[in-house]
Parts: sequence; C-alpha cells; structure tokens
Amino acid sequence: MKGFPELGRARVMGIVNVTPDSFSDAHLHDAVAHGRRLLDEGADLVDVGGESTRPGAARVSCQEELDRVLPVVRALAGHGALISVDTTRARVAAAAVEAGAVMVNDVSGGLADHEMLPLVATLDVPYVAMHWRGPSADMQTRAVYGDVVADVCTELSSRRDAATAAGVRDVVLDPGLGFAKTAEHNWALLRSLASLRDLGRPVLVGASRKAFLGTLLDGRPAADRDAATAAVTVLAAEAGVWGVRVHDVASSADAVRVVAEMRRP
Ligand code: PMM
Repeated sequence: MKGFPELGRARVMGIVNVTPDSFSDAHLHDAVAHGRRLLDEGADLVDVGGESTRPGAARVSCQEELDRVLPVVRALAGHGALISVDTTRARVAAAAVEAGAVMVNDVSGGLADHEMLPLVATLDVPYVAMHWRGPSADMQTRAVYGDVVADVCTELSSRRDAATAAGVRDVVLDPGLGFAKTAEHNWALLRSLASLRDLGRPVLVGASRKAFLGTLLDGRPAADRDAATAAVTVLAAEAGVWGVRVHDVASSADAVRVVAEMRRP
C-alpha cells in the first residue's frame, strides 16, 4: 500500500479528534501535542478529524472543519508522522493531503460526498471506506439488518467496487462499529472478521472506547474502556486485520506486538 511499509503486524492508528469535546478551539497546540504523544507511544499513524461522528452529533461547516484539521495535520506531518484525515468531505480531504496527510479515512465510504472517490483517485492515496448508512444525527434508526454480517459485507463490497471503479488503488475496508449498529451487531461483526477479510482488502477496526464496550461492562464510562479496547485489538490482530483505530495507543501498540510474536512461524 502506497506510503505504508509492510510491518508484519497490525498497525495502530492513534486518534486525534480536533473537536470541542476533546480540545477547545483555543488549544490547537494541545491536539498537536496529543498526536506527538501518541506517536511516542508507538502509533504507526495518526488519524486527525475535525467533525464528531458520535450518534446524534450535528454537522460542522466545511470551513470550521478545515480550520480545525489543517493546522494539526501540517504540524504533525512536519514531525514526520504518517497522517490520515478523518473526513467525509472531498474539499477537506484535498486540503489535508496538500498539508501532508497520506491517507483519507472516510466514514461514509464515499456516500456523503460524490466528489470524494474521484478526488482520492486523483490524489492517489490509500482510502479507508467505512460501512455507513447515513449521517450520525439519526443513524441508529438505520440499525436494521436481516443478517448483519452478510448485509455489511454486501454493502462494503459495493463501496469497494465503487472506489475501484473511480480509480482508487488502495482501499481499506472498515465495518464501522457503532455506526447504525447495536451492541449485538458490533459483536457479530467482530466475531466475523474473517468474512470481512474475505472481501479481499485490508481491514481496519475501530472499537476504541465505544458504547458497546461500556454496555458489556455494566455501564463503564468511555475513559475506563481501554483494557477492553486492548482485548479487541488482540483478537482483531489475531484475525489478521491491517489496523486498529484507538485512543489509547500504548496498550494496543503492546498488544499488536505480542500477537505478531505469537504468530511468528
Ligand atoms: N469511528 C469514529 C470515527 N471515525 N473511522 C473509522 N475508519 N472507523 C471507525 O470506527 C471510526 C472512524 C467514531 O469514534 P470516535 O468518536 O471515538 O473517534
């Protein structure tokens, strides 16, 4: 995959959400410092996003998203980090790649902005297509499946095919845990990572601190879900995923190394 050397193990993508619930607008340098800390802790790449995708979240303007993301991408790329930009907007993706990002992470898999796939083809950077059924504001109303694993695989393969047809070379597929999915749907998808891998593309998994882990652990708050997240990292790495997207990098960086050592022939 362009720009990503083979590591012989799952990659750890550290999360930098440049949103008011993570960092206030006045503290952009905190977001940069956070990204640098994640790299020190062993992140292989850092995912920078400026729009919250939590269930029920409202959208921010394109300009606001650009203002949040670009300075952080520029600063972290200046430190030599591999950066992905977490956006559904082609304009933000283009500006972020110009600022030094080397991957586009689109939670809508190209559905939110019809200019996204042709743009990524032109930029020629790897592209994460996540399973998505509509905007965060009311996505949980779309958590209706016949067979969640079969339906997500079918819908993701159509996004893979659309990206490939548009000329995108490197497509990574992500089941989109928590996006139009109940806790039971998320667990079913995690149990079936082999089916996702059968779609023939690298797989990325984002379980970090998500609500379904809190539900399992008797309502544990997000900040106390990192051990459960690391457990998912072990299982996902064992299932051969390309990467995991996590908040707490240190625990998952250790976990992927343990799994790689255990899998060594
Ligand atoms: N989850 C969130 C945001 N971006 N991107 C990908 N590829 N996969 C995900 O699962 C994903 C994502 C929402 O989680 P956060 O609010 O904790 O960052």
